Amino acid sequence: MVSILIDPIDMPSRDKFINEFVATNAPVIVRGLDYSADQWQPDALRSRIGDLTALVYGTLFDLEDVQTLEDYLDNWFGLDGDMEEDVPYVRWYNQLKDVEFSWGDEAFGRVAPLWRIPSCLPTDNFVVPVSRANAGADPVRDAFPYRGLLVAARGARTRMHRDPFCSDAVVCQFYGKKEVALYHPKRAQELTKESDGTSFGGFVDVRAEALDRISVEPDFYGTVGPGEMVYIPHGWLHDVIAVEDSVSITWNFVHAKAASKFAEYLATGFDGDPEFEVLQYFHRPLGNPKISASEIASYHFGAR
Ligand SMILES: O=C(O)CCC(=O)C(=O)O
Ligand SMILES: [Fe+2]
Repeated sequence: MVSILIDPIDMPSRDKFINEFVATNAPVIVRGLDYSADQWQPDALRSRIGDLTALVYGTLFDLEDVQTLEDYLDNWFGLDGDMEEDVPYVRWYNQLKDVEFSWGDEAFGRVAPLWRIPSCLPTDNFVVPVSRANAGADPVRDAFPYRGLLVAARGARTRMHRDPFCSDAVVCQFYGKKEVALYHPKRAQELTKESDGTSFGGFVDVRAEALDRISVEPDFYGTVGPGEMVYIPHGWLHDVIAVEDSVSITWNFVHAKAASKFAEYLATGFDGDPEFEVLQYFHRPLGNPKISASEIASYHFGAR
């Protein structure tokens, strides 16, 4: 198959975005973000949040280290030469679990003046976070599942995976460039190496042989640059690499117009998935920190 290059579209209206992309589970890259570009340059970011302790990961979602953002930037940004393997990646999430940790909430608070929610995104009718329980719905101010400040030196990457609990993801790019390869949900089997029972999968690493080449043709391929966002609907597998030093913000949600796979997940897929704990955490406004999958399902969808 020949993959299709996704060209960015201009910021659509909210209705158009929800009907044409969210409801149909179609990926898209949108340009025209409203953000303070100069304040996302590495030096400005270092002065604003460099003193805080960030979470540092490898090429997937296993925490490897904690260090100040300043140390990460000093060690990894601005290097030239060929892209290196195993460049560490700052994925600085807001609190996702009920444990003490170097969560990114303070960093998110300090960068809040520097960006606005893309105007095409939904602001209500979320299933997660739980709109009906009055959880906030503005990712600039409010916690979302996997809301993370992503600081990636050139060569840092997010290996092929699928996002947890059939949630949709947005990645807003504020500095530098990333390349994104997207694979249709129906290709999950073809791309599975060994099913490991987690949301993230056990998928083949399509850049294992060479960082600058993809070994399995994606359905869509695109570059996201400053001021652009990529929308990754649920079920789509994706591989992302920073081809320049890069700063982005990401978060996940489940929207009422695209919640049927989420309902299926609650019926069967949650079993053995370590990320289910994050879903429970985002239902704590309902009062039970150990809420079960069937209780979450009946809250959102009624008795079945
Ligand atoms: O921008 C990236 O590195 C991709 C992030 C991603 O896919 C994720 O956090 O699930
Ligand atoms: Fe992802």
